[in-house]
Parts: sequence; structure tokens; C-alpha cells
Amino acid sequence: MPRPSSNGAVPWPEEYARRYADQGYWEGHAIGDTLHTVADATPDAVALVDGDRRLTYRQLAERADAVALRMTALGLRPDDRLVVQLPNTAEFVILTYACLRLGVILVMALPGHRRHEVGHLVEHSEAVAVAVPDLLKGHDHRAMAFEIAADSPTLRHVLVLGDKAGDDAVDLRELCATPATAGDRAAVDAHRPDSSSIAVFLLSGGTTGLPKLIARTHDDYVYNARRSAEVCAFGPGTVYFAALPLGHNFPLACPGLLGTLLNGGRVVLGSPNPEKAFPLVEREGVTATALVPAIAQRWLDHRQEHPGSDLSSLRVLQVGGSRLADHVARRVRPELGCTLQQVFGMAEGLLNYTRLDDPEDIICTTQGRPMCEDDELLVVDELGNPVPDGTPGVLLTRGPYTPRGYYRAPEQNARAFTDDGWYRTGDIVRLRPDGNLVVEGRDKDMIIRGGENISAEEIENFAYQTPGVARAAAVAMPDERLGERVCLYVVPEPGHTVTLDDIHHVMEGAGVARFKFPDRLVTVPELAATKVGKIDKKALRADIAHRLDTEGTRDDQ
Ligand code: OOB
Repeated sequence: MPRPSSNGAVPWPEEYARRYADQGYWEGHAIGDTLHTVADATPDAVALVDGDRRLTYRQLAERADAVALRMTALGLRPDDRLVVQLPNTAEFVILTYACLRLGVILVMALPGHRRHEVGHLVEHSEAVAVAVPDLLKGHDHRAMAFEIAADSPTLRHVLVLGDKAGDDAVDLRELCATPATAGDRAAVDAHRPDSSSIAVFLLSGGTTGLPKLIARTHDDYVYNARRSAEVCAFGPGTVYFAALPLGHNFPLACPGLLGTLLNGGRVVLGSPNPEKAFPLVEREGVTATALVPAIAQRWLDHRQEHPGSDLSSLRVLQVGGSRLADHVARRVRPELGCTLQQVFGMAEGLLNYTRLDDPEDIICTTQGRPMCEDDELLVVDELGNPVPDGTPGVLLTRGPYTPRGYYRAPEQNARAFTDDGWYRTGDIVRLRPDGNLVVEGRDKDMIIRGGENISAEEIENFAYQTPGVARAAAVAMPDERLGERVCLYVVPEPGHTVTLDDIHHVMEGAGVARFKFPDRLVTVPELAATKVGKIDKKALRADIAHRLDTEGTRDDQ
């Protein structure tokens, strides 16, 4: 197992790093510099659209440098960590660009995260700053941030987006409106980070209690975005609609925001709700977007009910994050009039895409193939031995944009990575003779609820904190709308009853993200066990599927 470097990230072994650079995957430029090069080439093209606000490449680049300088005035330094939890807004993009220029490392929290998760991210990354909205969907992020700051030895700055920033916080709108001056660029250049340093920390969906941090370097992340953009044929004419939360790898760099900006295209910010998204697609002439299957299905259904909206500009709909059912995939071209691209990816690195010119059958029934020739794939059985092609097994991978370990997590790394650096994805796949992968299932203990990854272990930990719970097991239950939802099996202690509300109450108290709350509780006298005495989750998944079937609905509660 490679040893972590002094900054806590696990580097690629020397020989691989040299090879990836020699092959040209790693260009040796920091992302901020690369973005500036594009801005210099197309200064007057519109880079970003947020509602009525439009920023050209020049404006975006200048704002980023002005913000970067203001951040240094606040005391932020290269290698400092900033946890960001912002909606898809121009401020998010400007702040991201500024941090990339300065070498301040962004830690990408997700909008649904609450005190429990954001607090953990701040602590684990030793963040000095956090950026949040004031109020969003009824949640007071500002108050949450100050609560976390009060307990944190490192957090010094709270950046707030919205009318209620308050005197004790840095007003993000004001920060991003800082007028640019002539010397900004040179002054920020002085801080320019090394291309092998960490650009962003992405979060692992993960199977352990709390999200782990994935250190993505400038080198590997530029490649991630650039090669993705090539596969997706992004160029100056691309209008990319960032609908999923930008902190997620998929809309951020697959090819997403970064892949669009690196090619002189235009990014339109918004939310995936089809009622708002469809008019925006029409107004802005959106050519590409990325969705998770649950939302893609909502788009298809909305389209059937409202056939009037003009989606003719849309050329590519990327769908990934969880398994897209073949029958839903087949609806995309006839009903939305665009090419479907399936994306089987992970924040840990490896990206598989169906290609735009693949036959319809491959597009609709496979999850694509790796984007890079030097992505290494291994499909193994339970003992770790390679299976013959075409036989389902667990996927292991290595490659130029798949780091060799999580940040400061030696125990998890020992489990999630092999000694020679392969990442165990926990996904069960079948490798077809044509090189495409079909995702057949998961052997990791994770539930994917409408695109949000939930660790079963984390839910079980909260169940065990609930009075009256003797044993607990969380499993995925099938759901028409979200793909999967969380079902919690509980064995109560003798004489106790446990309700779903009891579990929610404990999670509420701990400030846990709402999307993780179990959707259903099943009380049983004992939990099915495997031959070696482990909880038999396969049997539990079959049990809940059977219960739903006999109830005649998969969509109750
Ligand atoms: C994306 O990234 P993460 O890190 O949130 O989740 C990764 C996991 C994969 O290991 C797999 O279990 C599942 O999500 N997954 C899929 C899938 N795409 C992801 N399972 C079945 N079919 C698919 N197409 O989810 C992600 C990152 C970049 C691009 C796209 C998705």
C-alpha cells in the first residue's frame, strides 16, 4: 500500500506518475491557469448564465482574481481548506475559480448535508472557512455554520450567500462583486499552485459512517474534465445546463462545468425540476445536461404531459449516478429527441461513457466503457480472482485520474484499495466482449436513493442509538420513483416497541441530512444470518421486495 504523503493524500507511485505525465494525461498546469488561457482566447464569449446574470469569460476570470485577492486579504492561504455548500449560482462558480487560482482547496459538501456531515467535513479537512447560503429550503445554513464554527478550533471565516449574511459573516455577494483592478492577475499568479497539488476534495458516497475525502489533483482533474469533454464532443458551441448540485463530480467535471469552460462553451445554472428546467433549455438553447435516473424519468413524464415545450436544442442527455433501467433508457431518444449517454462514474475517479455514435442498443443497455486507454479494469470473484469475461464480478480499477487512497483514512484504505493500488469499486459488473460494462448490482453496503448515496452502516449506527433497538440492518428497497429507498430492519429489545419516528428523532437530534432518514421500518423477531453469522442483507432485500409486491405497490409510505 503506498504511503500517504505529508499532505495526507495518497500519491500515485513515481513510475505511474511519470507515465501519466509522459502520455500527456497530466499537462502540468493548475486548473486556474488553464481556465485563464481559455478566457484569454475567448474573452467576450458568455461563460456563465445565472438567471438574468450573464458573465463573459473576461468578467468571470477578472472576478475570480479579484475574489482570490480579497481572500488573501482575509488571511486565506494556498493549501487552506474551504468547505463549500452552495446552490448552483454564479457565486459558487466565481468562488470555485478563485480558490483554484489561489490553491485554496475546496471541500465539496452537498446541499442536503446538515450539521452532522458539514461538521465532520470541517473537522476532517481542518477547514478554515465555510461557504453556505443563508436560508435554503427552510434550513438555516448560516446558523448551522456558526454552530459548527463555535465548536471548531480551525474554522475562522463563515461566508454567507443571501440577504441575511449578517455582520459577523463575509457577504459572498459583496465578495464576488469586488471590482477588479489591473494588478490582480499578477498578484494572484504569485500564489499559483503546483499542478500536482490538491485542487478539490470530492466526497465518497461511501459505505462507512461519514463521507471520506477524495483528493483530486489539478493534473488529474483537468484530465478528468478535458477527456470527458472530448468524449462528449463539447466545444465553443456547447451550452451545458448544470442542473445537479455542482459539488458533485458529475456536473462539476464529467464534463460538466469545468469541461464546458475549458472548451469555451457556456454554462447555464439551474435546478433539475422539469417545470423550471424546460423553459430554461428553450430560452438558452441548452445542448447538453446531466441527470440522475430518477430525475431523467421525471423529465420524460413531464414531457409527455407537456409536449409543447421546445427541447430541440438538446443534443445529449447524460444519465448516471445509479442504474438506469433499460426500458427508461429506450424512451430518451423518441420522447426527448436527443442522444442518451449513460455515465457510470465515481468521485474516486474512473468514468465510463457510452459514446455518442454507439448503436442505440449499446446506449440503452450498457453503462459504457472507460474514457481513457490507461484505465485499468479488473473484474474479480469473492476471493479476488479474475472472472472470465462476461461473468459478473466486483470491479477493481486504477488509472490516471483514480487516486490511490482516501485522504487520511488508513483503515478505510486498507479495505477499499488493494496493496497494489487498485480501488475496489464495490460495483458488480459484467464486461461485454465489445468492452462495454453492464452494472449488475453492488456488493458494497450502500443505498442509492434518487442519486444520493447513503451508507447502510451510518443508518445502522443511528438505529443503535435509539432506545429499544437490539439489532438493526438498513437495506435498499425498490422504488418506482427514486430507484431505491431506505428500509430499516429492527429487532427490538424484549418488551420494547420501536417506531420510524423514534429513529428519525435520533437522527434529527444529531443534525443528519434528511435524505438519509429511513423511509420504512420493519420490525422482526430476528435478522436473517449468513452461514458465517453475518446479517444476510441479500435475504432482507428479497424480503422487503416481496413485502412490497404482496402489498401490491412499491411506492407506499
Ligand atoms: C457518481 O459518483 P458517486 O461517487 O456519487 O457514486 C459512485 C457510485 C458507483 O460506484 C456506483 O455504485 C454508482 O454510484 N453509480 C452507478 C452508475 N453511476 C454511478 N451505478 C449504476 N449505473 C450507473 N450509471 O455517481 C458519478 C460520478 C461521475 C459521473 C457520474 C456519476
